[in-house]
Formats: sequence, structure tokens, C-alpha cells
Amino acid sequence: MTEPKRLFFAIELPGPVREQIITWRAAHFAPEDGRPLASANLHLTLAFLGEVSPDKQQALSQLAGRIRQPGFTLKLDDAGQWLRSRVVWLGMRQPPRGLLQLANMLRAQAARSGCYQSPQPFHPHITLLRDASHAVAIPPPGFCWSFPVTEFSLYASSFERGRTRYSALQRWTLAE
Ligand code: 3AM
Repeated sequence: MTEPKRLFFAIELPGPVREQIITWRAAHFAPEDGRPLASANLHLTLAFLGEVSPDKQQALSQLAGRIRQPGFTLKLDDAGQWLRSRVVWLGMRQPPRGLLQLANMLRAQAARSGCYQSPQPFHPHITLLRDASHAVAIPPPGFCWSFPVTEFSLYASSFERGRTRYSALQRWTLAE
């Protein structure tokens, strides 16, 4: 393990929620609207870390393992588009406090460890489409997917055979 890896902390989505999301996405967006993320790659980023050496990965993992906070429920009841980043997303009208606390803690740990963190506030979202360069009609959120979050993960992002792949390297449980 010597090469740096492109890493980020994220929340994994339960399989049935991912399936419902891609069914909804297929019903409401056309291929020219953007490039859909593969179901297995759907996630909610908590903190992006960038290219991280094995030593720094170990240090960040240790810090993440010290986080003690209860789980929370995510209710996906919002959707939108950011034209600047060319992304169509799903999100929450009122992100739970536990989610914001967890992301802020991971972002602060990352910043203290020397990983660049954007000064922008954390905007929790699940990217559905990338390269969405023209404005698309976002259907009214006639959905409400709720699920409990009991853990968070460290993901590696790799590019293999022309495809981006996210793989969970490590998971931590949020206390009951
Ligand atoms: O959750 P999303 O899809 O928005 O956009 C990238 C993706 O987030 C983001 O990290 C997640 C996993 O790749 N990302 C990539 N480069 C980034 C950067 N330089 C970044 N986030 C912040 N700064």
C-alpha cells in the first residue's frame, strides 16, 4: 500500500433506496439531460479528501474512529440542479442536525490533517446526473424516501476501464 488514493467520507445508501432512486430517475430524465451515476455509486458525500497517502489515510481513519454521535434519519424530499457544477441532485429540505454535525466534524479533521476543504458550507446532496450542462426540468419531489443512517464510510474513487468506481474501504458505526 504505497500509492496515494483519491478518498472521501460518505454515507452509503441502502440497496432498495438506490433501486427506487434509479427507477424515479429513469422515469423523469432523458439521456441528454446528463450522465447518470451507476446505482452502486450513489452516495452522500460528507467530506472530500483528495489524493491521500497511506500514512495520512491511517491518521484520518483513526480520527474518524473517535467520532461518537448517534445515528439519524435521512428523508430525501428535495431535488434540484446546480448548473455551475453541472449536477442534478437529490437532497433534504431540512438536513438533520446529526448529518451536519458528522460532516462538519469530518471536514474539520480533514482540514487539520492538511486536506484542502472548500470554504463553501456543506450542502448535503446525492448526485444523480453529472454533465447536466443545460437546465433540465426537475420534477416536483413527489417522493419521500426515508432511511436510518447507522454508519458512515471511507470511500476510494478509482477510474478503471473508462468508468469511475467508488469502493468502501472502511465503515464506522454511529452509536445508538
Ligand atoms: O457527492 P458528489 O458527487 O457531489 O464531486 C465529487 C463527489 O461528490 C467530490 O467528491 C465526491 C466523490 O468523488 N469531489 C471531487 N473532487 C472534489 C474537489 N476537488 C470534490 N469535492 C470537493 N473538491
